[in-house]
Amino acid sequence: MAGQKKLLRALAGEKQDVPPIWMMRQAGRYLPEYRATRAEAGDFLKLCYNPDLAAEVTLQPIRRYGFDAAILFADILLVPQALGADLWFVTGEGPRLSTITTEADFAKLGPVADIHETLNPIYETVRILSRELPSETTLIGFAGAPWTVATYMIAGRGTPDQGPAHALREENTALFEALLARITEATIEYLSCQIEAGAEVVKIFDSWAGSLQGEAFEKYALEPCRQITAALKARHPGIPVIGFPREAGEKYVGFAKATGIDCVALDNSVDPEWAAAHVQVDGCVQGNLASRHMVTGGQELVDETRRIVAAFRNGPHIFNLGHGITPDADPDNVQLMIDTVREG
Ligand code: 1CP
Repeated sequence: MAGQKKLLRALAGEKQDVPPIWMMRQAGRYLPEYRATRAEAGDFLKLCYNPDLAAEVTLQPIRRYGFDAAILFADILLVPQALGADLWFVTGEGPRLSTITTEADFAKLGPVADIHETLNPIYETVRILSRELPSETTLIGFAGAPWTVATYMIAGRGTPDQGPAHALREENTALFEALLARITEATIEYLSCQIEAGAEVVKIFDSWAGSLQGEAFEKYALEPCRQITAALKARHPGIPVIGFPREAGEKYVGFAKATGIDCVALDNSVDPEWAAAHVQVDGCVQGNLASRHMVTGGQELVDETRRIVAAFRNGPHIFNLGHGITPDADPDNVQLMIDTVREG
C-alpha cells in the first residue's frame, strides 16, 4: 500500500504510527477566511451552489493546516431541496424547510431522477477539487443518512429530540417509510454522482441515529446505511464508505460488519479504550476528540489527543473530532491538536 494516500491506507485497514487527520466542519465559521468567502457569496446556500467559492472554502483548511483529507463543502439538506422541499437558513438559528407530515405533502416531492438539476453545481465543485487538491490529500464526498435527513424534512427544522419524526414513524409508518425510501434512493444517486466526479471516499452522516432505539435503530439507521453502501459498492467497486451513526453507543459494536462500511466514525460519548476493544477489532475507526477542546485548548487538549492516539494505536485509525468544530473555536487550538497527533 506504499505510495497510497494516508487516509485511503487507513480505510484499507492499515495501522499507521501517525494516523491521518481531518476534522468535521473543518471549513467553517471559526476560520476568518471562510467568513470572508461566505460574505462574498452572499449567504450559506449561495456558497454551497457556487462551485468556485465552495471549492475555495474546501481548500482553505487544507492550505492552512495540511489535513490529510478535504471534505466537499455542501450540506445534507441540499438533497431535500433537490427533491422539491423549500429550504432556507435563518441567521443565528439554522435551517428551515417546508414540512412533510401528510400524504399530500409527500406527493409534492419530485422524482429522484430530477435531483441532478439542483445538484449539478455540487458535482462541479467535486471536479474542481479533484483537480486542485494536493496529491496526498483525499477527497471525501458526503450525504446525510435517510433518518437524519427525514427528521429535518418532517419537522421543517432541527429539533432537540427529533420528536416530530418519531411521532410520524409511529402514527403513519407507511408514509414515514415511503419518505425514507425516497431519500435512500436519492442519496444513492447523489453519492454515485459525487464518486463519478472524483470523490475518493464517501461519508454518511446519521447525526440523530442515537435517538432510535432497539428495532427502530436496525430498521431506520442500520438498514438504509447497508442499502446505500451495497448499491455504491456494486456500482463503484472498492469505493470506501465511512458511516457516522452518532451516539449509537453500544450499537457501534458490529455496525461496520452489518452495513458493509469500511470505517465507523465515533462521537466523543464513547470511551476510546472501549471502542478500540469492541469496535476497532472489526476495522478502521474515526474519531473522537470532543469539539470543546478546540475552544478550551491547553494541556487538557494535548492530554486527551494523546490518549485517543494511544488507545487506537494498534489498529487502523483516522484522527478526527467526535462532532463538528464550533464557530467559537480558536484556530490555534486546531494547530496544537495536529502537532500533538503528528509528534508521534
Ligand atoms: O452559517 C454558516 O456558514 C453555516 C454553518 C454550516 C456549515 C459550515 C451549515 C449549516 N452547514 C455547513 C457545512 C456542512 N454541513 C458540511 C461541510 C463539510 C465540513 O466542513 O464538514 C457538512 C459535512 C455538513 C453536514 C451537516 N449539515 C449535518 C451532519 C453533521 C452534523 O453536524 O451533525 C447536519 C445535521 C447538517 C444540517 C445543518 N446545516 C447547517 C446547520 C447549522 C445544521 C444543523 C442544524 C440543526 O440541527 O439545528
